[in-house]
Amino acid sequence: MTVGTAADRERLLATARSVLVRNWTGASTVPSRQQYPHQWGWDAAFIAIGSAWLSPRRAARELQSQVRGQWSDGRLPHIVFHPDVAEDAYFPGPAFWRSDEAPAGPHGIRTSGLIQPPLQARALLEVVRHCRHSLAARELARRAFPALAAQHGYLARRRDAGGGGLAAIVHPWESGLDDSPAWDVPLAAVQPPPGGVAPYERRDRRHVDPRERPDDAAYDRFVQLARAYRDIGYADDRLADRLAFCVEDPLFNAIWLWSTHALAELAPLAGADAGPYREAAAGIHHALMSRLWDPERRRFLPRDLTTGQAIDRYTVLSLGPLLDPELPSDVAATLAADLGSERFHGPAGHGVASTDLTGRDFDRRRYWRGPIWVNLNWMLARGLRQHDKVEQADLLDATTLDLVGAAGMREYFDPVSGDGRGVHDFSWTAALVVDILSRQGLT
Ligand code: 9WN
Repeated sequence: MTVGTAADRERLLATARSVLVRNWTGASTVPSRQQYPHQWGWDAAFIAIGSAWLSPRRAARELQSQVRGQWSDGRLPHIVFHPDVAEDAYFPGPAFWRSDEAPAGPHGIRTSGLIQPPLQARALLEVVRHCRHSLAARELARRAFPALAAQHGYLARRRDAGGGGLAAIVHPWESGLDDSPAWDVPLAAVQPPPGGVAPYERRDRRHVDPRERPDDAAYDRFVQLARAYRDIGYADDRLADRLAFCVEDPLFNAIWLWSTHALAELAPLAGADAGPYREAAAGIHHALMSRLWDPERRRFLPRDLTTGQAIDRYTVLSLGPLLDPELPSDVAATLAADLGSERFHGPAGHGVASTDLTGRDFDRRRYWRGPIWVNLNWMLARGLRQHDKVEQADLLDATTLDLVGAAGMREYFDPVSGDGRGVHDFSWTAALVVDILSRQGLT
């Protein structure tokens, strides 16, 4: 279905709203009732951005629930577990992560020990803008700002494993794009322990076709890496020496930068000085350009800190720096041109694929190895707008609505056929559809 008429758009909005209502647990929103029955880090940010159009109060609550899982070192964990959900509802569950035994782990709540792209400050800014009374906005900013400032402090102090001003990730789950081909090379270097990876039971293929999920070889390494980080108490010193996976990711860092600009905007409302956040943003921008931009290939590439080498795989991660408002205009133009090309758009015009469609790694069905994801489309459209590529951004938003209009609130979409993949009733798809429709003036 093309989402052309006002009635189509009303219907889509109503469906999106009902997904968010059904996935709301009273204090936060699960990405999916069956597959992901807890709260995830960057999901919470996307969900808050969409929910803010429907209820700023609920969106604020979403972010506050995130912050309840914060560690004493400032990290915001990638999963905050719901205490009333059974251990075996999701693997790896709280018993695997053992956050309660970690020196910096939070009290009274169980979480994972990994992080995810730090989009929360950007989400807070968007939620604050929805508060109709300046007093409510100020109050929300004042309450949430210190936690998000601490989260950014953690990234700058504890995750700059390369020493060049970017944050490193130590697990593919931290990128949010778990089995992206960008991680194949660093993952291949992860050696299984003598005797093999200790047995575990995957629970992610009960509700989703296994061909749409990461394969077993990737999963073994995910589990092994997570155990290794847990077993050093989630300590962050000498990361590139102690952990087998340690990477600088252009999308993760672009999101960090985008959120740092948000903190600079929020600071005056929260009674803080914006200066340090402006300086931090300038530093991340400089580091992105000097460490991850490859001027010969004319693309951003992740850097493997265990070898010092750039990872030469072309995926959507490379387009993430469109979120940097200071990106030189010729660089932004190159990224925008690639984004609109047959590398990232299928024959029927669907984009943005998560992996270069013309490359050998592309898999139209499997998770982050090819499918289109609404959160990426949404961020890239925001990035395009920042660089005045308004028509291209509008087109991208329109294709997102068409995809969801035809296939439903799915987790991801086949870039060749447009078919829905992964779980149904996926929260960030619904939330970002609400945001796109609302910005276009529906509500
Ligand atoms: C592992 C919740 C999360 C998203 C990630 C997505 C997927 C988890 C999984 O689901 O990851 O964190 O079990 O596959 O890759 O981006 O945040 O929606």
